[in-house]
Amino acid sequence: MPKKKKDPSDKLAANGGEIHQTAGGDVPVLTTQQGTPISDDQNSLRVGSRGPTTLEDFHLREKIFHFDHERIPERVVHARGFGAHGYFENYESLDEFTAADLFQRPGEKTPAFVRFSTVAGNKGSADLARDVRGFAVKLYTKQGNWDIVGNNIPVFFIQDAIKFPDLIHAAKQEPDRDFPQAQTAHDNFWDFISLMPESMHMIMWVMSDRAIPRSFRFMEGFGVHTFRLVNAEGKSTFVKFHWKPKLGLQSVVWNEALKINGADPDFHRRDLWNAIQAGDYPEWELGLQLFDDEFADGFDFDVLDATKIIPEEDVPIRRVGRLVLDRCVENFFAETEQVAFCTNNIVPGVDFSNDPLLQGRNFSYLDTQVKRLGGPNFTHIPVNAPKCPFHHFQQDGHMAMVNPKGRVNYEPNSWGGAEGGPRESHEMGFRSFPAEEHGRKVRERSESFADHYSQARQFYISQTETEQGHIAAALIFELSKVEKTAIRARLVSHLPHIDPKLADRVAQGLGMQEKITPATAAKEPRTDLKPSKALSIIRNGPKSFAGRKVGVLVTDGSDRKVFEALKAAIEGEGASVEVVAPAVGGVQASDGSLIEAKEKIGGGPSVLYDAVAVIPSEEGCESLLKNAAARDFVSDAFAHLKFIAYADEAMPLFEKAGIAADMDDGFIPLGKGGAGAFVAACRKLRNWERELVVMS
Ligand code: HDE
Repeated sequence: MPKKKKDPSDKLAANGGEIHQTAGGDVPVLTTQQGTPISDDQNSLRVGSRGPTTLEDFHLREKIFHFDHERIPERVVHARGFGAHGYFENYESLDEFTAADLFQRPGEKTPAFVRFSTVAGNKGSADLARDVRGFAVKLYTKQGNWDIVGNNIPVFFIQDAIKFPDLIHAAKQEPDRDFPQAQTAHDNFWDFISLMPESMHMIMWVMSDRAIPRSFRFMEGFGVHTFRLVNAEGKSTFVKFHWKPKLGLQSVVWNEALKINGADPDFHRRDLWNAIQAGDYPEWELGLQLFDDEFADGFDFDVLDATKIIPEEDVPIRRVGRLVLDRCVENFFAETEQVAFCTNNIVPGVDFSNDPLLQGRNFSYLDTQVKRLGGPNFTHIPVNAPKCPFHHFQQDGHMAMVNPKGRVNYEPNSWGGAEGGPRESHEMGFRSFPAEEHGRKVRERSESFADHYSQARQFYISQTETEQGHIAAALIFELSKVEKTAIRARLVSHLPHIDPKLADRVAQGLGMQEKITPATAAKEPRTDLKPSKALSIIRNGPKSFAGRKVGVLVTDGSDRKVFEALKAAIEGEGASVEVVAPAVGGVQASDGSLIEAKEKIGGGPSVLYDAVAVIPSEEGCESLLKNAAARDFVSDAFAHLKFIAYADEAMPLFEKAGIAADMDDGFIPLGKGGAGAFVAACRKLRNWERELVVMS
């Protein structure tokens, strides 16, 4: 047979033998799973054209049977997620701290798979839920798979894994009614939280804009727990893992999040997909906070307590490599849905700490994969399989693909040589750090975990005024959805320990009638912790508009030159342009040429863009005045504090939408040099000063 050009169906051939060819030889023949060629995939086999269907129709039965079994249980948490492939590139040898193979050689690349997720919502929920984002990284190292299963928030709600089922039950839909979906704005969540003061630090983060990121590309990741690095001499150093986005931090505003969920529930996954497809590969640097026992013993809080951070000012972050995502999945189910992250997947040179949350997770993830993926052989699925050699005597079970070869399947054995199979290695094998442990067997929480408010306060006072306002607004929004006033009051009673003004603001926003009685604190909160600049999103913005997107509203007759100058300036910054027009077919520009559109106005509302430009012709603007979606385009852009570039012809539209170009410096005229000025302004991402006008 002549050699065929490689096509995706070669994979089928690889699995099931040769592909049946049509007469033309270039299209594979449809077959059953058993490889039997199919002659008719349109009609089931029946007795006479109007008669009963036969049981004998094996093709019909196989096809429907397989379809019936297409779903696997979605993840009980983090069900909604999106993944991509890439690599981790190590900057320098870290042999001083760790024997982990991937950190030994500068420039070494380790393949990686990353899955981002929301936590509370079901698999089909919208991307912009107010929620923590999962940031799970699988590193296929030469000494086994290492999973850093982290979040975009560096602390967690609870201190002990035994409370996790309660937390998640309370956060997800209420069990009798199965709503609300993907929202914590309901009684059960806040009831539980109000009874768990240890969650207050996390609550500050979740009520902040961290919980509504602009996209996965603009958020940080954290390993959360303290881990250990162990070097070749067996010396241990504590470590916390951080992922720092190259494009800086960015979030949306809450009203925008609500609207994005309607306009594009896939906003985050689409963003990641599009960026990678366009070759604009998302990138994060891996940062390590390294510290020893002495620091841990002297630190104000317990480093085993996952409700606490170590401020970057106390232990600076050392950037040791970069994570680049450069390949989309070929099949969502095979890769993103079936990927199985396990905190217990670590490699020689890395070890656990005694964080009780981490210890519980180390049981949960392996257990959950068996349920979701149907058996103990989920490591045989390509996305989960190590990319380094592996040999063991584990065998059989559902869907076993790589049973050990040969006669010997036990150890020790006396077969010797290759026939005897793999042997343990004292030199390169994983060894647990021999930490000394002693104590009574107790169900007890350490006194050193008792401070629940001091770092919540530290987080709050580290925010800009704008961000503090957002935290208060988020609390008011969420608690306003709580029906029981006693729950609202109980939650508010924690806030004076964080910031009395925040407490008053929330109480006022809720129209609370009763006086706030501060909750009893297990330990007197401290007020001497210094603000940490690293905790604010606005203070860690990108100073560049690269990677962002501008929505440009055009009509027939739009000035081609203005459009081109704008496009060039935006693209010159590394940002992109999407044209929004009255019809998706595009518009005829002033010079008669076609400007192609990406969206029809109603389908491309301004919430989908980081900034907008409005450059209609005079007549074009006339017709926009009658278009509600066009009015929303500009009024929402204004309300969401976006920079707005405009041609003078757009003025009537602004007026109709109740705004005016002289309202603030966020409006940039596209006269001479206007495009450059617009892009320069956009580097600030939002015109935060406008919020005072919008809020009032
Ligand atoms: Fe998870 N978590 N978790 N979690 N978690 C799961 O594992 C669990 C926690 C995190 O994209 C589950 O494969 C327990 C903290 C991410 O596939 C499950 C506790 C952090 C993902 C599970 C925690 C996380 C999960 C569900 C309390 C941040 C998604 C499906 C001790 C450091 C991974 C699955 C992906 C998923 C258990 C707390 C992050 C049930 C018991 C803290 C990113 O095993």
